[in-house]
Amino acid sequence: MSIPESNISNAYIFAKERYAALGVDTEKAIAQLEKVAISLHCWQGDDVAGFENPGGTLSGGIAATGNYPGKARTAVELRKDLDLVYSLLPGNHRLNLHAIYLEADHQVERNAIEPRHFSAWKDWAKANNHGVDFNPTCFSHPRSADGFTLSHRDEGIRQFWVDHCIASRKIGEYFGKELGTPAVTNIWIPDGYKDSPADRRTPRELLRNSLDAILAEKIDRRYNLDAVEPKLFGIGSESYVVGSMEFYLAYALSHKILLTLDAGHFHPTETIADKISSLLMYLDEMLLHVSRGVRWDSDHVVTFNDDLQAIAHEIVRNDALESIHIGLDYFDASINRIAAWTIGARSTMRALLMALLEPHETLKGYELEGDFSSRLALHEELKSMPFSVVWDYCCLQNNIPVGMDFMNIIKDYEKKELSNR
Ligand code: RNT
Ligand code: ZN
Repeated sequence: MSIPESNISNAYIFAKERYAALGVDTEKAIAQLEKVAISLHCWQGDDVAGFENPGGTLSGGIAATGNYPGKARTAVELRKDLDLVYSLLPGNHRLNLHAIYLEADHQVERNAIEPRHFSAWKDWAKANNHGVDFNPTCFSHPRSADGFTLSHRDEGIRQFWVDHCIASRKIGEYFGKELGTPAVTNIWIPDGYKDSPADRRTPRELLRNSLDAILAEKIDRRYNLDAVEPKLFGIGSESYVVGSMEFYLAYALSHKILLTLDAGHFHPTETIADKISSLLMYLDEMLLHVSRGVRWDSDHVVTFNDDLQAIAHEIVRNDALESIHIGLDYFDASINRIAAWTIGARSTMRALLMALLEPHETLKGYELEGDFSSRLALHEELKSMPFSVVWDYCCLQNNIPVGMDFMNIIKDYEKKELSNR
């Protein structure tokens, strides 16, 4: 049963006072949260299949497990599903699109994709006020079958992927121009070896040369921002990944592009929250792939856990809601895919709200005075402050379902729409 609106408003009056006593303005936090645009990853809707080649299989060291019924089979279905997800989130959000989500009446090679293959996405994004981000798809393709793309020893194959990445950046530029907000075009490649390589250097030189060739095509930063995404290991690249953190960090710094941090791309106990303040000292902007690895880079649905809270707190404490582009990256095919999208996005927003409700100045004051007992005490207090009441109120204000109500809407959609697929 839904929670009566008056209960939410009354609880909010109490929560507002509790926060005010700590010097925190809940109205301001809500207003800040409403401005955050999360880039929803199109690939949660169809298990990273795309529309290039019906029946194509996912490869490149990433895998979606599960066969929950009702996945989107066409771009029209995917947009319909996304519309529902956006309607369950306060604020205006972005879409993160992969190149294989193109729409064409015949097979288009990856190096031949053009803005016109994305015009329906553009029209939809414009009509619904979504910014769009973009990704070349350097996996699930015969030319990436041996696990190498931009760092391939074969010049022809390398050039093919260079051309695909240049074409992708031009599509990013197109979205940026059309929608009035720059696209972040993020390059992730699967390149690496299952077993110990003899030569770790040559593929990295080749990757550097390929990236240089890709970026040689100048595109105005008002329309497109380039990002590169490192990784420690993948399925089939356990021993060596060409595009490692050190490689791409050095590349991003020296070429003034963005670095992408994916929460699942490090050692299983290593978290990305602590990296943010260091990197922001030298990088103007970054992209995050908010994900959840369970024992490995498993891309589970993001949940409201310590890692997510730590990431959100670091974004807010560093005043980086503008300079850090927040994207989600997970794919769970074992549950309702729309629920997966919505749960992860709502949890991310809730974590950001919790961070926005932190009395940061007070905590910094304790730290400066050396009063670490008070710092610890307040950190602990904050964990059980009524931020969820502020979240409920924010949903109510934005006409977004409160509490579990969003699941009723998703269940209804499952019955009416997904079950017919
Ligand atoms: C893979 C990377 C990459 C992909 C998407 C689909 O390990 O995280 O971001 O998940 O491009
Ligand atoms: Zn990622």
